[in-house]
Amino acid sequence: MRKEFLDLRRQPIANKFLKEDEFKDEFFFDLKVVFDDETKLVSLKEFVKPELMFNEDYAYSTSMSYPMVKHFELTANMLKEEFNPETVLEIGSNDGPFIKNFDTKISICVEPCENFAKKTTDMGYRSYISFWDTDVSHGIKEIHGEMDLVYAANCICHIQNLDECFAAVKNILSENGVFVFEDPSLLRMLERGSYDQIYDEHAHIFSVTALNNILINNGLTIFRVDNLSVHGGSNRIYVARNRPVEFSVAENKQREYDFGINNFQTYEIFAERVRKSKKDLVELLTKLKGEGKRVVSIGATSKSTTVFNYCDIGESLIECITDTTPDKQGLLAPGSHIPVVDRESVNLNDYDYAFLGAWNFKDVIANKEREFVENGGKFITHVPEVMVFS
Ligand code: DWN
Repeated sequence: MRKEFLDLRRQPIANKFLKEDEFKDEFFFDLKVVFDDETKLVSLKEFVKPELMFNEDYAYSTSMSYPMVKHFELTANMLKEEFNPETVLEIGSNDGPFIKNFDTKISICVEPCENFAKKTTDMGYRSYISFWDTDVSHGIKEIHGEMDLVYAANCICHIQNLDECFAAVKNILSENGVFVFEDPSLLRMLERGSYDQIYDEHAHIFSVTALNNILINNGLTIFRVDNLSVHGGSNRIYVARNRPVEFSVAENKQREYDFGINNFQTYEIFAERVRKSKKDLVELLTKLKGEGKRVVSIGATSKSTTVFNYCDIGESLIECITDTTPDKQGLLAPGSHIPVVDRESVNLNDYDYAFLGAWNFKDVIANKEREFVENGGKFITHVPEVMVFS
């Protein structure tokens, strides 16, 4: 049975940055979160139609975050070294920071956003513009054969029908092939109070426990789990038909069990923490406004869409958002309609406070913006709780 535990209110498409004349047609939905006490899976109560989120206008480009490009290069090299795949398929290849580390002759991309599929095509990769499902899997297998490595980063948690997704993977995976995917960790979200991992695209927030339950039902086994620091805490899950299961699987499941991820009460406590976070953030920003302080935000993230819309934060509390992505600049943030600007067009020293919309890059940003701090600027974050630091 699925039980609701959190209501993050009316939310827009998290990555649909828009122009003023598009406000009247802006799509909103109720962002509510449920826990399934059978599989232990945490999911959105209401899914958004995939085509509304992932299309030729999709704005999140992985290569705009340098630390992620490095992360995918290291990941690709590690997988090549250990598994030596002769054929590679990436599901949700975005603008190619992972696949570009593999030979074009052995690699296939599947990507529903045409803008990004065009990029990997231009890089020489056979790229299918499509969502991942059993039809696509059968079609690719017929043309290119079975795959030794199927990889997906921050994509499997976007797929609403997990049984179909895993059946499609199983169909194309070679006998000794490995399926490796990484997504934000439910445990880390619960520990850090980072409720902004929840938005339209994240149909599910995965625990190892829930994934294990669902994969077993689909004839696949998790044989290893790596805990990663990226995206505020992620898990890299290694799956095969039949490989010896390593200690990291039981270790992660035990840690999740000890935290209480199988108990509904854990989620009720989390929801209470989220409500407090909202209250604290709104109080802080309102107080700063009353004192005549100026606040900017850094990183027009999907996560900040959740925060700003849940907390009703608009231009009167945060004047603008800087972002390195050209496709977001000059547009208005989803729902909150706060202007998104190029970092280079803003003198951060004109502001007193900078909210970390991209708190997952806290160290990188704090390092880049040393001058802001030297001039008396302070950062605001809401993770793990609302606080000011410099
Ligand atoms: O799954 C998803 C994850 C992986 O990425 C997606 N569904 C969408 C996206 O989520 P996000 O938007 O919350 O991701 P990031 O990686 O936290 O976004 C960082 C944003 O901040 C980018 O737009 C780039 C920008 N940025 C910046 O302005 N200055 C990033 C860095 C490192 C910087 O210094």
